[in-house]
Amino acid sequence: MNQAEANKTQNPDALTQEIKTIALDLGFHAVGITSADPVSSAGTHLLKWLEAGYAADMAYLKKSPEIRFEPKRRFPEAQSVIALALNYYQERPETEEENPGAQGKIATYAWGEDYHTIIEHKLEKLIEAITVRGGHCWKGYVDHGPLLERAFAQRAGLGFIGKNTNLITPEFGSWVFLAEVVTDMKLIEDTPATGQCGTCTRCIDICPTDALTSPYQLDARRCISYLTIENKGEIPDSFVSKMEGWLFGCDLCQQVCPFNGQNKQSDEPGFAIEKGTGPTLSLEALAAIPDNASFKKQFRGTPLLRSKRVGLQRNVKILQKHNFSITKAK
Ligand code: B12
Ligand code: SF4
Ligand code: SF4
Repeated sequence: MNQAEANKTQNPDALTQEIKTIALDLGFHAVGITSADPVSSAGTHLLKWLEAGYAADMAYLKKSPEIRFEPKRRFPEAQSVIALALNYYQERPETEEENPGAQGKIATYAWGEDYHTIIEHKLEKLIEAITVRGGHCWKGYVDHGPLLERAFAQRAGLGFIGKNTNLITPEFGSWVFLAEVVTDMKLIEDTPATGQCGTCTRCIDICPTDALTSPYQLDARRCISYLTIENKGEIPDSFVSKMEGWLFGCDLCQQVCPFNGQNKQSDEPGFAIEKGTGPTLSLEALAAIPDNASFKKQFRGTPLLRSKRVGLQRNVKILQKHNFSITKAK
């Protein structure tokens, strides 16, 4: 019997523990297991959400939405989903004198290196470890993949979904990225998370563009995060005066959340602000970037590449026009 065959006969409890330990050793901050069965109520919500037009122009979300809540449609032999979370929270620097003049705000998730690269590397290592133990993994997901990541993470016990639609963990609040591995290993499932927002509505109240149309419902067409990053067209006039200084992404509905008070600094070196743009960028300097090659060179390896030069400079113009820039990060 080779090592993989020997491991396949291992007691599932011990195997589950071993895989969780490996994930934590790789630097993930939380790990939970759920089955690969559909997350049906989240699926119903997704279909209604798409029908309402809330996905804006994100065409990829509309393509075969069923596989997002039912991974077995793609991988019939799938048994378990290993759900992972990585804390990205960074303390905001006290002074930002090195960035004088009018500034635009960057959402915290984008201050350092691109999280996709950091997490994909960890996922590869985890998949390798599972393969050695006789398991087959079809896919490591982080963000791009067709999976309702928050719903699987909630069922795997990582945290609950708040009214701002984010997954909120007990230890790091919602300042976490999510990732998953789908495998044919039958692992021991965790208990789904059961937290709740209670009567709080702070995120809904603070949202400047009323993108949270009701609890747990986000209309991406109104969300500053969508408008500044994913949106390829112009930002509709009705929103341009409401951007509140956000140049790339938006954190408002997370900043006000009472579950986000612990502010635990991430120990992932790639998220350190020196590794990327940090919290603000000079609008004047951005407006002066002459061409795509210079833009790519300046932002290589950071999430800001996503909006492309044309998108970022569109945002700059709006902030300059409406004088919503800041001279010092708040
Ligand atoms: C498209 C997308 C966006 C869109 C739409 C966001 C949205 N809320 O749907 C835009 C561009 C606006 C966006 C913004 C952001 N995003 Co985004 N985004 C995604 C992506 C690629 C798909 C999300 C999706 O499928 N949306 C469709 C809706 C219907 O699904 P959902 O919100 O994920 O899940 C819902 C169902 O499960 C539902 N549900 C389940 N059961 C039930 C039952 C009932 C009755 C109801 C009503 C609902 C319900 O509750 C969930 C919340 O609505 C995911 C990655 C992924 N593949 O999942 C990342 C992801 C959700 N984004 C992420 C992040 C970090 C952000 C931002 C914080 C970035 C920023 N600072 O600017 C913001 C947060 C804005 C916000 N309040 O959500 C993280 C979230 C981590 C976390 N802790 O939750 C993810 C998981 C990426 C990752 N791998 O880490 N994002
Ligand atoms: S990210 Fe900003 S614009 Fe989007 S829902 Fe949250 S507060 Fe509103
Ligand atoms: S701000 Fe309040 S309502 Fe919104 S997600 Fe946090 S606890 Fe829930």
